[in-house]
Amino acid sequence: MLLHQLACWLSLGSAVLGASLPRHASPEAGSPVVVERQATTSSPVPDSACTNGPRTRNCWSNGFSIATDFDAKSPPAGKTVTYDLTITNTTVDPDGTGGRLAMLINGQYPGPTIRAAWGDTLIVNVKNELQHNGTGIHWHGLRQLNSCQHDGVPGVTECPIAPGKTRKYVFKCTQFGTSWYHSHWSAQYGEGVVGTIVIDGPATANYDEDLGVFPITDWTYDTAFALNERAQHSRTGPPLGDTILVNGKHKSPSGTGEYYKMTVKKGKKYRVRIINTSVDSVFHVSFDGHPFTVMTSDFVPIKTYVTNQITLNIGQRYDVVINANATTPGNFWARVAVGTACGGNKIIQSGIPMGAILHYEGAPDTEPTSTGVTMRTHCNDETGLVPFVPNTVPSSIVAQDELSLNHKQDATTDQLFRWTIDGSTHIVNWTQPTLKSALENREDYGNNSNVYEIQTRDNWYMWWIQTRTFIPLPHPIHLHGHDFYIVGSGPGVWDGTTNGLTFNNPTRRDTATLPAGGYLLIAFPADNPGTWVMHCHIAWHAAQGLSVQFVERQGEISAAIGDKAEFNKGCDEWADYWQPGNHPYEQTDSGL
Ligand SMILES: *[C@@H]1O[C@H](CO)[C@@H](O)[C@H](O)[C@H]1NC(C)=O
Ligand SMILES: *[C@@H]1O[C@H](CO)[C@@H](O)[C@H](O)[C@H]1NC(C)=O
Ligand SMILES: *[C@@H]1O[C@H](CO)[C@@H](O)[C@H](O)[C@H]1NC(C)=O
Ligand SMILES: *[C@@H]1O[C@H](CO)[C@@H](O)[C@H](O)[C@H]1NC(C)=O
Ligand SMILES: *[C@@H]1O[C@H](CO)[C@@H](O)[C@H](O)[C@H]1NC(C)=O
Ligand SMILES: *[C@@H]1O[C@H](CO)[C@@H](O)[C@H](O)[C@H]1NC(C)=O
Ligand SMILES: [Cu+2]
Repeated sequence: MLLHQLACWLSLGSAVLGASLPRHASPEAGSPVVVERQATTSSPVPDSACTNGPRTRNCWSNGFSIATDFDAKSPPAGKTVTYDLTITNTTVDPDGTGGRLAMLINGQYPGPTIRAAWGDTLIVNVKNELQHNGTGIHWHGLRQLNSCQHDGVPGVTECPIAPGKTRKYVFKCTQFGTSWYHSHWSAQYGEGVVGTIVIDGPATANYDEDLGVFPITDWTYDTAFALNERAQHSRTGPPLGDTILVNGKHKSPSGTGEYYKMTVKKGKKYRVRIINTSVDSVFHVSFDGHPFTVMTSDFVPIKTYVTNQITLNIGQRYDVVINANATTPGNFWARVAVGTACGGNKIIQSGIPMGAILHYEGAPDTEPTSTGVTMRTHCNDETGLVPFVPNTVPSSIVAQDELSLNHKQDATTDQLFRWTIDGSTHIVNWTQPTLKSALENREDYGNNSNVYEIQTRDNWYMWWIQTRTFIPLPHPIHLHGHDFYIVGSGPGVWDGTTNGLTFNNPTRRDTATLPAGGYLLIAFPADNPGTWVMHCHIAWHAAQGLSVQFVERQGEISAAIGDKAEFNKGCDEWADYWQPGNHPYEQTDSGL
């Protein structure tokens, strides 16, 4: 496909991005708060003496707080934190049912949690010890401001890491909160190449302790590459997951394996970082007898609210605070349910409880007998999420074209299934990633590149993603390089008017659901030169081409990203490896 230039911008200076006046950073209602120094009560300028603690989670340090607009600035001089990740071809058995082939990071599943603080620089050395696959690691939701070449998307921002080779990723943590990292090479993350990320920073609710990450995934007893092949030649969609895992564990219907357990002390408040790392499932999460406070959606702090159940699409994260205030300390289910309205999982039929255990210190080590709320079955995003630091999308912004989602399937015995955007299915070229073409000033990014150009610095662009296929599935749409503002979404076809759209402090995040059969309107300013993919996060759908990429301010990319030595080395190493006759497998899907 040739370049599309969407005339959907509006001239606004960079002032639009400037800090909006921070609001009052209110501590969680009802908590016994003694606020030593508060970020912002009357002054819009964070207090330099404001330091982070259990009763002052809204503070950070040196004039930075929850009231800081992190798109505009982040702490300048952080530490450098280094991790080494080695990917091997091995086996794993997370629930005692016999195990399967898998690709693991440092021999563990999920991979190690990467932890740094707001403003730190992360260096991650990724070694590919797989015999016969390339790889590349994407740091989900990290904005990669002026560091596009470290976004980790083979065929878009890099050549894949060839077998035996190592890539050094370097990027600054301009945001804080919870996320995950995963392979972006074809269906490889479903093989186990995934881990979690915690970036410490301020928060909109107070808590005593951090219980850490709570990643939930679907899991199959066959390999992801095998399922991916079946999925892309199927008339009935991808196969169901066999079970689910919470933090890499779960009991199986035959009684093997064990539940993940979180231990709490009565009277304390705990932060739990819930992440949906699945390949094809929507999850609902609740804690029996423990309503909880929600404080972030993806990396964006929100005005807190209390609920007893939350829904996550793939790639989404919510940080919540649970109050360990049960009258009788005991064991409680942390329930997980699958959004059966858009999928399923074989473990549901077994009737065994799904989820993990919330265990009070001192209580016996038994399985909970607790009861809880009726779990949801739908696949819709949470609504009414209000970012804590308010930003406004210019209401005069217009979308003059649509990104039209459809599908096609070969009528032959091959039955190859592909999603299309504006008639074209996305396929990346591993030896000629888009970033390389952009740096070489090529005018043509190749067939099936699904490139859309964004030219004008700091102008706002609005994208209208419209379902035009009759296949009634919701799609979790994830954008790299930016958080986007959700201006509108709904069933059916957008009527082209601003009726019902939100411009004043809309929900902002990096992954949002395109409703089944409906539309999604997202906006973001062109403030990060680079090549950024936007794709459905259902692994099978991304592999089947449900993706586009933005080439943002092409002429400025080279200067913005600086050193390209590592990038060029990677492409040389890949070109040496990816020779005809030199590798047993070929690219059979989008490569994403
Ligand atoms: C992983 O190992 C299996 C068998 O042990 C082999 O068939 C497969 O090609 C290997 N995959 C990669 C990516 O090296
Ligand atoms: C994860 O997302 C997928 C797809 O969006 C969804 O089907 C699944 O229920 C989600 N899981 C959780 C635990 O939210
Ligand atoms: C426990 O804490 C939750 C959340 O803060 C609150 O909604 C609930 O009323 C509390 N329950 C008791 C028994 O104090
Ligand atoms: C990928 O890029 C290389 C180098 O530019 C080119 O030779 C090749 O034809 C491209 N492959 C496809 C499928 O477009
Ligand atoms: C791109 O598509 C055109 C038109 O279908 C075709 O002629 C050309 O060979 C294709 N290029 C590559 C590299 O596949
Ligand atoms: C990666 O390796 C798996 C086997 O482990 C294989 O099925 C798949 O085709 C390989 N993919 C590519 C693109 O080499
Ligand atoms: Cu999808």
